[in-house]
Amino acid sequence: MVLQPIIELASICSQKGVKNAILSPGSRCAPITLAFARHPDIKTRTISDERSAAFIALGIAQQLEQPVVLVCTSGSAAYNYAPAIAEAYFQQIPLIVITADRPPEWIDQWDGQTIRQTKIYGKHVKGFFQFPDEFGHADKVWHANRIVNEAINLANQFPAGPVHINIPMREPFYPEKAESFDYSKPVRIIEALVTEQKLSEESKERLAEALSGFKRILIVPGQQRPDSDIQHLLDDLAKNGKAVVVTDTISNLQSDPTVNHHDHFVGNEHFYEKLRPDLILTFGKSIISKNLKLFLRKSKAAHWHVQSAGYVPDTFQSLTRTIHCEVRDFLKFLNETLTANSRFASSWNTLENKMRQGFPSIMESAEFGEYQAISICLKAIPATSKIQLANSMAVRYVNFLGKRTQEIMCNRGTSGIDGSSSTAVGCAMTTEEFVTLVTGDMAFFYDRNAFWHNYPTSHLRIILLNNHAGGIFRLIEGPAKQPELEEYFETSQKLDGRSLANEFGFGYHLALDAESLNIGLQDFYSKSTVPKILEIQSESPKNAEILKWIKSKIQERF
Ligand SMILES: Cc1ncc(C[n+]2csc(CCOP(=O)(O)OP(=O)(O)O)c2C)c(N)n1
Repeated sequence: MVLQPIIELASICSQKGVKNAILSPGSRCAPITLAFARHPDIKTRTISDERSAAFIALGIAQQLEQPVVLVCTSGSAAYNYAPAIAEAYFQQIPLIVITADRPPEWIDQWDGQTIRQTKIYGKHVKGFFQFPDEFGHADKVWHANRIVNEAINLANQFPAGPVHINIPMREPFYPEKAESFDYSKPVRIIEALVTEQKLSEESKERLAEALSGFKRILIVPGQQRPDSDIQHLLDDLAKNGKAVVVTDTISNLQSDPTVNHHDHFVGNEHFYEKLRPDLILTFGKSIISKNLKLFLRKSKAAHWHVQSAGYVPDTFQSLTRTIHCEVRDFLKFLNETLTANSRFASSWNTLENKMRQGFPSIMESAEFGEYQAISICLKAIPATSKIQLANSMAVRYVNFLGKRTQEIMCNRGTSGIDGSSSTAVGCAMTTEEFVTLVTGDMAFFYDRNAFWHNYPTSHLRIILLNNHAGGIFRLIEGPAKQPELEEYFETSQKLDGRSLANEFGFGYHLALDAESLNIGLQDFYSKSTVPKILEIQSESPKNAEILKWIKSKIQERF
């Protein structure tokens, strides 16, 4: 018989807004699996590889901005969730991780599939909750209910993130044939009401006074979902010269009035004095551009970060103020308060415009390699497609290439190469629009179990940049100079996308040059019954040469 608190676990999740659960097979978790699988309002899917399952859940939660439940059995299954849990923690994505466990007395008794699951995810979950292992007393039932409510509230509370509920299970695991699950029994729901945090008049006055001491204000939004209100407020600040707004691709806030090509010129010593800010204003999560990070650290400008609550990192080593309110509210206040500094704005805009005018012709005259290939592909990706970028060069190239209108996602919480494809598959499970994954070969073959499931994702498009190596290591100075580069850093590999496409029944096209790439792109986005792979093969040493050549041409223009 499946215990009522396990059935109510699914009921509480549903009533608190969970609509999706990813389940991985096992016996000890069978009652939990069945409680979710039979729930009428929760969409369940089964994914056998727990590492991939957790990244798929992350991809769904990232899109829907709702917690997704994960359920797995005891033992190493639980450990395989860890990479995605760490990513979710730093990307602030809510996951309700439920692991089945042995009853406590059977831990460390050489019983099968048993490890020490208490607090197994350490500091990478917002909370750990141990479910009761028996329900003989009414307080145990009360405690189970309270745990589930609290876990979901905590996962949703800003900054959102993963929580872990560990459930000791005793046999029997499977219900009798005629047993039905009663989801209609009322369950107690503890609601968490969140109100907007507005700036008070008093704090506005204090901030206005502090702001009057700064003349060169740079706004640098970090990773976040697209937000048209924030976009308009930033555009107004930039258009009126009240602040310079510098946007990386993962900010999803790039526009004509904002600076999008900064990576190409902020590292140039000649411009340092002209571009140097005296105040950096940030919100959102991390930024990609290393040049921008170094430039901002060097500037020693004061740094204010806006975030409604929670831990604030000191990314530029100059954090002097944290402002705890809604970002929109703060940007409205800036629009009302700041005055223009057209000289500072024009220093940035002159360089940005130079890049916008000169960059396309440099790209066109460059030799064909993965840089040019990405540039060609980006023009062909429909505006409605969501783009999932893998680490590391895929996201960097897209960042170099400037403004994008498609939504950009990338696992920059921990910047791993272990779950980009699964995250893209999760994303594809939430939408009927195209989802385009742009990935290097190492990241792609690492996460090949992303495609090992039975769910339709025919609108998934994969642009595979196969340079048969971890090309990034040839592009950064340290490893590139070592005699061990190929074997121990690039780790050259021979796999290609065709075999994987055959194995999984995907559409496939191989591009070796601009001409075959353009042919492949012609019907890449036509509707199909299966996902499609567009594999672009290139040579890692050649890509390194081309990148160097493009960089030198850009510097010549300055
Ligand atoms: C799980 C994990 N292991 C190792 C790394 C270190 N790492 C960063 S990029 C990279 C190589 C990626 O190669 P590929 O996917 O082919 O992309 P490219 O470098 O060619 O753009 C490695 C191994 C990582 N980020 N994550």
